[in-house]
Amino acid sequence: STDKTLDRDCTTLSRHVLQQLQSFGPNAQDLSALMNRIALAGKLIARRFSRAGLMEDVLGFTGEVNVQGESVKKMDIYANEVFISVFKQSGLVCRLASEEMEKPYYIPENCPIGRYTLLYDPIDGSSNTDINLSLGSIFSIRQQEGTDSDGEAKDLLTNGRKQLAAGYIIYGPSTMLVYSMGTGVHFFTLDPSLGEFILTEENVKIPEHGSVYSVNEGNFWQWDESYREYIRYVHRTEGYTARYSGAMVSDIHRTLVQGGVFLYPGTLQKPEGKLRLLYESAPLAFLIEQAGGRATTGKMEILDVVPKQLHQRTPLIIGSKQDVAKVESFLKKED
Ligand code: AHM
Ligand code: MG
Repeated sequence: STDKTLDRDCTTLSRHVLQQLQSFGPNAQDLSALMNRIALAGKLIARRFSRAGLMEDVLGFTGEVNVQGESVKKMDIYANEVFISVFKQSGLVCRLASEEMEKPYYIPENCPIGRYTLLYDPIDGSSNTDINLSLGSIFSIRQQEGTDSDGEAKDLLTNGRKQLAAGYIIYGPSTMLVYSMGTGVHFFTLDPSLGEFILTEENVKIPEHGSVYSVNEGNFWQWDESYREYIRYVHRTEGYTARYSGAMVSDIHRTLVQGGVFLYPGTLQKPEGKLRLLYESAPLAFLIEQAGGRATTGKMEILDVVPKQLHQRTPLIIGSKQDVAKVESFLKKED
């Protein structure tokens, strides 16, 4: 009915965040303003992606190499700057830390009143840009602790349970924003005609088990034998399907909706794997736990890992409880 459609169209992200925040006390208004800014960043990035090929400076590389030793794409830079500009006028964020910046970026006009830090991966899976496949942005909000007078951001080196909010934006056939503030996981879909993220599913729960496993099997001979044993088990057992998109956000989104497991184990060359804890694995672990799933390094829960440095990497096994436990059962045999 018209009433129902209207009600749905009016459940915007900002309204939902305010409802969620009723129990948040003094941080409530701040978090709501922060989430609105993140939504704006998502809309700006989505708009640019939708015009890839039609306008300049969307496709391709800049010719530079980032702190991680990876070639930088034009969209990596654009998206990194979008988050900075969006938070410049917020008054709330004094510091941003991302995959594209070796040191955190300070917004002097917001310090010291800005009480929050934004950790983010501006474009996750950026190699999908040039081939028109889904990709994402990942974000995490933490309260700034202490004064950070030396500019080293040591207070960020704490476990993932300290996250106030976390989520991702997925740029696919539609643009979606998925977030949690520790009170469930919620899906929003961008209605381009309104320019608003509209609630499309509330309190999402991940299935206990799913039939999809998601891993870059090209690294098979680079892994520890225990992971090979798991893959052999999957190959021998009926009912498993492989899916791997090259953008973790897409793979995690599918895992959240349909169940299963996503893995990025350590390799011979990269014993800690590829994924960064603070702005990739920890925010996604926060979401998946909130949805009733699990995320582990194989040795401990991702949310309990205390990093030693900002860009620290960890192996990641994340998804449905039963499927994560299945992978672990092979790892335990090795210990
Ligand atoms: P990025 O943030 O630099 O794009 O790297 C992260 C991405 C993940 O989205 C994806 O799952 C993984 O790297 C793919 O890496 P690989 O090609 O080694 O499998
Ligand atoms: Mg990434």
